[in-house]
Amino acid sequence: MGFRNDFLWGGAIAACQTEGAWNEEGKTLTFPDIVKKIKPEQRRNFGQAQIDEQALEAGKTGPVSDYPKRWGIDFYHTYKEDIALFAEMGFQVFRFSIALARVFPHLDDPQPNAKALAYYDAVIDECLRHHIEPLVTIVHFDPPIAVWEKYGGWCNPAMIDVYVRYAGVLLERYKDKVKYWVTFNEINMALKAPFKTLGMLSGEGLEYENRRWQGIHNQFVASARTVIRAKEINPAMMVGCMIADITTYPYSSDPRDVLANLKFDQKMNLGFLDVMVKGRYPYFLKNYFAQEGIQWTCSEQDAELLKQGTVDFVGFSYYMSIVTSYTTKDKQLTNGNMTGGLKNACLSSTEWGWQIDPVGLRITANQLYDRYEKPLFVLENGIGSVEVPGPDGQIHDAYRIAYLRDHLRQLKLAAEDGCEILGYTMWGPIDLISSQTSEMSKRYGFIYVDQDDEGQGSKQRIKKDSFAWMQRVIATNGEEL
Ligand code: BGP
Repeated sequence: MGFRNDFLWGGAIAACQTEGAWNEEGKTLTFPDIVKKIKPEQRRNFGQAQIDEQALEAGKTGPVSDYPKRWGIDFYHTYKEDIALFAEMGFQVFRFSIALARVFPHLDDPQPNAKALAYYDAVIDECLRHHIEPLVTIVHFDPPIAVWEKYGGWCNPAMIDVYVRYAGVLLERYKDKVKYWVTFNEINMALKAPFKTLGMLSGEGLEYENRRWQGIHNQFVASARTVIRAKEINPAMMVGCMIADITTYPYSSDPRDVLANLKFDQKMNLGFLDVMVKGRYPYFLKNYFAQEGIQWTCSEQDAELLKQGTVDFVGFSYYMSIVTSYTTKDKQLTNGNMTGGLKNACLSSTEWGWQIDPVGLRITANQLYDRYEKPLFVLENGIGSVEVPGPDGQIHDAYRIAYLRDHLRQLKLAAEDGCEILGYTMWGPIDLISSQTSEMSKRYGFIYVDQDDEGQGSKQRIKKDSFAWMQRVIATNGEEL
């Protein structure tokens, strides 16, 4: 028993945190290109970057040096060397995203950008040359600014056609090369960072909630149409959804805490998966809309598309867990992956205050498999740390090995519990720019990148201790952990 024989081992990155080349070969400005880096003293109490009108204007004219995602780790030019390192580790799958702002820089361009497609052809061919299965995220947190300026964000149903046209180009082009697809990265983070997923500036009030949920609905429809299209093009393609799984426990056995926990889970996690996996809105979301007076439109045709376009696998990211209570009075708060919560006295935290909870991964896998009975794919998991090479020039990341070992042991137990798990792509196999804080110094990789928060450094790639450790894990299909 253990991991299935065809279990896929690998890593995951995103275009907007690695590629750099922010204005090369026709690419236009995106929301992540205008997220400023934070200062180290903000790490533990930093909620979530918000982009308002002012930040948008500043981003359009501000100095490039303020915005690290614009240079990333220069993957646009180093992909060959970097993929070769992944191959050396034994990767069987590599999850990366394609940038809409490269392929259709103005969204309504009459033709896709040939240079951008040639670049992604080369990345995919490089993976295949190394016998690595490419897993493509069609959109990963990088709406072009044009989504806001031309369409007012995803609340505009015209965005569905923009997306489906773009996805269609990719599906047609790579139908014989790419088997695994994810329609939207962490779609549920529209609740926390609407600029990242919906291309909408921050806002509040009922009218804003109407637009937010219309945007989310439009993405559900776009995803469903993409699944349907993929099956027409090549029925062997597997299309998955993805949420940031925010695992939560009740603060105590007080039934009010248990109820608050249930409601949080429904709204933050399950509602999104229910629509994409079961193909319909669950009663609790409908009830939430009614109670809050939130109004948006779902046509009969939309409902039919949602029903037909259900996903093939359930993708999720898992980094941490939180605790929920009916009251925050006298309770300590903690940070998390875009979603903070209450502190759990049983768990330790990373330098960014994310609570480390390996057993939570086993619990989550069981809960999701029980509810959906669809294969699971762990699309992100990892630990961000400040790291500086030692006097020997090496990075001895024993804490990363411990974090990954503990999580993988729990994932293996989940597989032994009977959960069907297709694979595991560790987040940030090579150091990259943090999504939330735009820091380079929040490092996740098996591979160190010699570059600081200002973008200075040789960009040399150095294997950390975890590199050889993961190589062994993959070689033994997780027997040696
Ligand atoms: C997820 C995102 C990734 C990634 C990761 C770690 O939410 O899908 O893009 O960055 O979190 O977050 P951070 O980079 O903020 O540490």
